[in-house]
Amino acid sequence: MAHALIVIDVQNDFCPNGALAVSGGDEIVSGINALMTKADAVVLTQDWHPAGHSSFASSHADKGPYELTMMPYGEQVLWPNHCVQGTDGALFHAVLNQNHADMIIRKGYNPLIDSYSAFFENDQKTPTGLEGYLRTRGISKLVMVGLATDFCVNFSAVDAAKLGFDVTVNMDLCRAIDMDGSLDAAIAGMKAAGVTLA
Ligand code: VGL
Ligand code: ZN
Repeated sequence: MAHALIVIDVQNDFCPNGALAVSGGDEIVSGINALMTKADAVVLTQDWHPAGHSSFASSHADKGPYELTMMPYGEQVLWPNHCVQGTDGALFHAVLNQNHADMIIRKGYNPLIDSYSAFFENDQKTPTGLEGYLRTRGISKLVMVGLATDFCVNFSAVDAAKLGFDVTVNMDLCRAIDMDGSLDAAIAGMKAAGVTLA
């Protein structure tokens, strides 16, 4: 059964000193490079926001980073400005082996809708196209790693499981933001969706 390694958002802004730094985010990069050599396909995702994106707290006069707001599609955490298209923060970590990637999928480019998941935007219905890519390549098993465990890895893994893929998250090669119990909630949600946590 062909399997893809899906590497979620291993970008400078999610690593130490980045705009939305995830603690230990840089520790997973060499392990991810090693896993790439065992996969039939390697997909990298890249959070890729236009300046002034609606998920940025700076776009909301009355809100600060990590506060919640209501968007037309539901509740949304507001973030510090991060992964702005064309900035160094949006680049992949310098050690990540981009040469091994078959496919790079960008997400979060819609100014009005955030996209944690590699499969659907946060309205939970606008597809990114990744499902079609994987299916047309005959891939039914996914191994996921990257940043952040409780947001983009979690949403990607749950969506993939709902779509019928066999999904394993390699937790050793993920790091979490972990705000207000978000990591525990993500672990419970992934298990409930039938995701294997390894
Ligand atoms: C992410 C928050 C905002 C992630 C992306 O990659 O987990 N989190 N944008
Ligand atoms: Zn983002």
